[in-house]
Amino acid sequence: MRRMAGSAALAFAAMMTMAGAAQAASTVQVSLWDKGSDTPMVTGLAYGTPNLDMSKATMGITATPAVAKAGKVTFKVKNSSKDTIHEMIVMYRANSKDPLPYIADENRVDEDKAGDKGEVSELDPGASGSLTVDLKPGKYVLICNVPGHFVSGMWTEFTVNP
Ligand SMILES: [Cu+2]
Repeated sequence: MRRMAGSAALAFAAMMTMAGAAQAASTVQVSLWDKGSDTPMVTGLAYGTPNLDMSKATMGITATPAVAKAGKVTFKVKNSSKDTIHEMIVMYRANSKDPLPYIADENRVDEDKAGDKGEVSELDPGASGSLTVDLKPGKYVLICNVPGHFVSGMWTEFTVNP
């Protein structure tokens, strides 16, 4: 009887620890990658374009995991490129089907109109940075907004659950 009470108390303590961990900030590992500056960039791969074949992309963003609970989310961002500056911007999508507003003559997303929630800007090759933001449930896109990179496939979808 005592033993059972003891192990039940331990199990309860373990559950409380897990509940505590679930409320702490979620951490997402983000890799900004490319196939090298000597690889010709493939464009036409903007988020929201119908019938995308992302396997053609010569650069991209990988988020692990690509989902988090609402609240504080920490993005640990690494520029895995050998020779190109990249960055990561968190964009909230009010309507996840809409394309991101684009400034064609600057070849980049209009950050002010696109739902910018924060960024780790312009990391040198091999450099790392971190961003913690308070995110509400919904659909997000992580993008790199160095000119030309977004349409070359440098984005990934990210979901925040309630
Ligand atoms: Cu980039």
